Order: sequence, then structure tokens, then C-alpha cells
Amino acid sequence: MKNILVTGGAGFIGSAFARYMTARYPNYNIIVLDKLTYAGNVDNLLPISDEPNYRFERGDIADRTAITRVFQAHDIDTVVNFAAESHVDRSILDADAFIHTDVVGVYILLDEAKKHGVDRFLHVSTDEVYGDVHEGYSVETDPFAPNSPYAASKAGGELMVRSYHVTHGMNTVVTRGSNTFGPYQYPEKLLPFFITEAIDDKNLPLYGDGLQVRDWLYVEDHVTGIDTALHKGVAGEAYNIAGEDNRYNIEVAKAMLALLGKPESLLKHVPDREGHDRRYAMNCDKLRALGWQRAHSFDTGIQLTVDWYRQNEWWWRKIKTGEYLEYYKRQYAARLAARGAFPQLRVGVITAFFPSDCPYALAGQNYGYGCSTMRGAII
Ligand code: NAD
Ligand code: TDX
Repeated sequence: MKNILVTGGAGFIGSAFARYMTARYPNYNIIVLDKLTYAGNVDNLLPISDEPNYRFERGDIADRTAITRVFQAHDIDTVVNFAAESHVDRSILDADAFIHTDVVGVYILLDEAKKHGVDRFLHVSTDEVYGDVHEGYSVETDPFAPNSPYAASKAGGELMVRSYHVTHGMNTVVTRGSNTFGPYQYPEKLLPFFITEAIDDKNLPLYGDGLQVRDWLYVEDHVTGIDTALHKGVAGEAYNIAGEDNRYNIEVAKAMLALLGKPESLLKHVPDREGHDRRYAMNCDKLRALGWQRAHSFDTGIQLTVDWYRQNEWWWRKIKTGEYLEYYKRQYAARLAARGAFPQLRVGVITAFFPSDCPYALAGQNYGYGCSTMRGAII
């Protein structure tokens, strides 16, 4: 392992991996290839721009000519693929780019890697391929049941990776990470979106009842998990990387608001995401057996994350213009207009229920309907 191609390395997790790898392995050359979509940002790579073992190439993983040239120019022997369209809500609005990159792009990258004879191909996947996990914890042999176009595109790409291992004997490894958070995350995902909006005292649109569960993984732990799988993973295998810190969305939002010193009244329950998975949860004993363990809990990670966004307004304020504002309008304007404040008694269709044991229903609020088994409902 010497010349490592990090595709999608200008994004959130890919750039954290590039920053970590250049410092951790001075003998490796880290070549970042990125299309620089709306989510790709060369600012994320500024901390390593002068490192002698780092190079940047702009390109699309679905562009065979560009990929061949980069493989040859840098004599690539290892690929770590982060490149993806990664936001569930955007995949609901329009899935074209998801199929282009997460399925076709992965296939072309794999095919070129095979032709070039790379020694190792690590593909970064997600817990979302398992779908909604009502109880228990997903293990690597569980069947796929993706529910959003994003999750389905990631499952499709992953299956191509599997086929190149089984059919062509390629040395592949897959990682499936859980919800990742930390510095340099594009402010469309829950935490950076809510933190940057809350700093400006804006309303925070919480989908449905806010009782969806996600497993929160600090970005540096995701990166060390990938490093472990890259160096120690068995060819053809997949490894879950879990934060093992399962939280309700509303709990995450309230923890963030407390750290910022902002009121919980900023939270507005809005109509739910279509096809919204209720819970993700993974077991990561398989990766732990290779020697990995997380260094951060949700509590330490969220403090670092909130501090970073507070101290780096130069990074996110320039993102929240232009295309970002167009997206914000498409995604949130109608939702927020439908609910100017926390729901009062309204006439309409019930979209979510608070169970009687829900710890987050607010005392004294009128939730519209109640019965012996429900404390309230969002209408
Ligand atoms: P991101 O959206 O921040 O970054 C994606 C990067 O890929 C961007 O820099 C973008 O410009 C680049 N890209 C997109 N299409 C490309 C193409 N066709 N060719 C080359 N580059 C292209 O995403 P992220 O959150 O850093 O996620 C990275 C990977 O990790 C993705 O594969 C994602 O599915 C996976 N993942 C993310 C999470 C999470 O919580 N963020 C969790 C588990 C897995
Ligand atoms: O405005 C919002 N309001 C809200 O309630 C947003 C953006 C999100 N949410 C909810 C939806 C989810 O239950 O918060 C939760 C987290 O949402 P996202 O940040 O969009 O992440 P999620 O859909 O869980 O997917 C993430 O984890 C798996 C990443 O975006 C994926 O790339 C990764 O594969």
C-alpha cells in the first residue's frame, strides 16, 4: 500500500480521512479525487494543502477517461471510495445523481481498478442498507432492506463491489458506518443544519414526532474504523462501524441547544420525511475484533462539534447562499409554513403520535387528540 486514491475526499468524511491519513502515514501518498459537487469543498482540505504526500485531482468517478488517467498518473495501488450523493432528503426530491454516482460511478471505479490491478478496494457504505431496524442490532450478514432512494443506491453500489470480489477475485472491503457528525459536515444534515440555524435563532424543523433513533458516530472514529478495515479487514468482508450511542432526534437537538444556550422553543415539529426510517442500530463486534474502538462518546463529540461551528463561521456562512438557499426553500418552506409553531388543535390528517410514555410531549400543550393509549398526536 503506497499510492491511495481517496475518491470523494473533499466531502465531510472523506476529507477527515485524507487529513488523518497524510499525518498518520507519511510514507503513503494520498491522492484525493473529487467532482466537487455542491457538497465537495476544497476548504475541507486546506489543513493539508501543503503536505508533500497529498495531491488533489478534480474528476467524476463515473468518467472512465478521467479515472484511467488518474490511476496511471499516480500509479494507484489502493482505492478508498467515499464519493457519493449522501443526503436522503435530496434523493427524495430527485434521485438521478444518486444513480449516477452511487451505482454507475461505483461500477466504473471498480472496473477501472480491476483493469489497473489495484491491491485493495475499500468501499464506504452505510447502516441505511439494512433499512428500518425496529429492535435489536444489525449484523453484517443481515439482509438488505433499503427504504430511501439514497439507501437503495448505496445498496446497489455495495452489491457491485461484492460481485467484483466474488466474480473477479478483487480484494475488496466494505464498511457500513452509522450517522456521522463533527467538523466540516455540510449544513444540510441534521446536526450541522440545526447548529448553524440555531446560532442565527432560526426555527429548527424536526420531522414528525422527533422520536426516530439514530446511532451517532464521531467523524474521527468513523475514520479510524475505515483505517482499521483497510489494513486488517478480510477480503470480501463487510464491517459495521457503529457509534453505539443511540439517541432520539429530539434528544440530539435538545443537547445541541443546551450547549449553545438557545431555547427549545426553536424546535418546530413539521410534516415527516417520506419513507422515514424509524430506527438504525448496528452491532460492531466484528470490527472491534480487529482492534478498533471509538475514542468519543456522543456527549464529547457534540461538544467538539458545537464548538467548531461556533468558531468557524467563515466555513459555513459562505455555503449557506445560492444553491443552498434554493434547496432550503424546496425542502422546508412548505413544511415550516404548515406549522408556524408547535402544533395546536388543528383539523387535518394525523401524521405522528406521541405514545403515552413519550418523555418529550410537553406538559400543558394541546396536541389535538388524546385517548387512553396516546398522549397526543401531530396533525
Ligand atoms: P458528502 O456529501 O459530505 O461528500 C461526498 C463527496 O463526494 C463530495 O465531496 C462530493 O463532491 C463527492 N462526489 C459526489 N459525486 C461524485 C462523483 N461522481 N465523483 C467524484 N466525487 C463525487 O458525504 P459524506 O457524509 O462525507 O459521506 C461520505 C461517504 O460516507 C458516502 O459514501 C456516504 O454514503 C457514506 N456515509 C456517510 C454517513 C454520514 O452520516 N454522513 C454515514 C455512513 C456512511
Ligand atoms: O431537517 C431535518 N429534520 C429532521 O428531523 C433533517 C435534515 C433531519 N431530520 C431527521 C431525519 C433523521 O431521522 O434527523 C435524522 C438525521 O437526518 P440526516 O442528518 O438527514 O441523516 P440520515 O437520514 O439519518 O442519514 C445519515 O446517516 C446515514 C447520512 O445523511 C447518510 O449519508 C448516512 O448514510
